[in-house]
Amino acid sequence: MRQLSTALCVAMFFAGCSGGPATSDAGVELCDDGVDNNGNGLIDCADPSCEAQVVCAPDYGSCEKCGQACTVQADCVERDVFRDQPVPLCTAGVCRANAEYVRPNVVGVNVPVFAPRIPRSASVRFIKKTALDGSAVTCARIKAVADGADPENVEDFDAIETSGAFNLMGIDVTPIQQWTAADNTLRMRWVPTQTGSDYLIWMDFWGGPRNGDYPSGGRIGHGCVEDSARLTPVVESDSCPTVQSDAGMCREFQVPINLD
Ligand SMILES: [Ca+2]
Repeated sequence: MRQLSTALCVAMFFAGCSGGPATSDAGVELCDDGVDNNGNGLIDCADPSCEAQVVCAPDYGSCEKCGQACTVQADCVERDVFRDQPVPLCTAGVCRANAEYVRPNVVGVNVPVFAPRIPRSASVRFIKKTALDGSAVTCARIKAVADGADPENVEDFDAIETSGAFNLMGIDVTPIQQWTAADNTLRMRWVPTQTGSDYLIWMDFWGGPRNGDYPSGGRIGHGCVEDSARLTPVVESDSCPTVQSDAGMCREFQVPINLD
């Protein structure tokens, strides 16, 4: 009998103990071997006993406040949204940043006749379609916030941010660079945004030129797109960093435009 026990122990040692001293019978889950070591049906990081292990630490990305608790996105932003690329998100109460961002083209399509006021600058936002409280974010909801701001007061420009309800993946204010009558488009190049999915694009058009990071003049038009067919996940290859003269132009987001 003693000989049999010894033989079993040796067999178990070679079969199950090569990763360390813990054995399955000891009820210790090894957190990185892909095996349910303690037999509770939970493998590696899915097992609560692995929670404190470094290998199971959540990946919050890289930003000054990544991993810190938050209630609004502003809690996660280091200086201001224009300086954080990508803009760190506040999700599940924790600041997180995607390490990757791209600078795709945004193109306003079906542009209305703005006269007598002509747009001189545009602000473009990539906004998560899931609000911080988990509710759905739609173009109509963003429009309600934007419309609630004074359209003639550019100080109200950041009403969407200060509402505290949303997560921005990216934001940029750009001069109106190109009006193409032939296909009725307004082109805005190089709007930085995080890679990822679950977003809509909101644009405002302003009567004055870009003033530093901000627009100027009153808001005279807007555009929004939330249709999933046009908003497939943003991926790294949407940017073209290796093409010097064409950086950021590998993907074009088309946004229908309306007068306010
Ligand atoms: Ca395991």
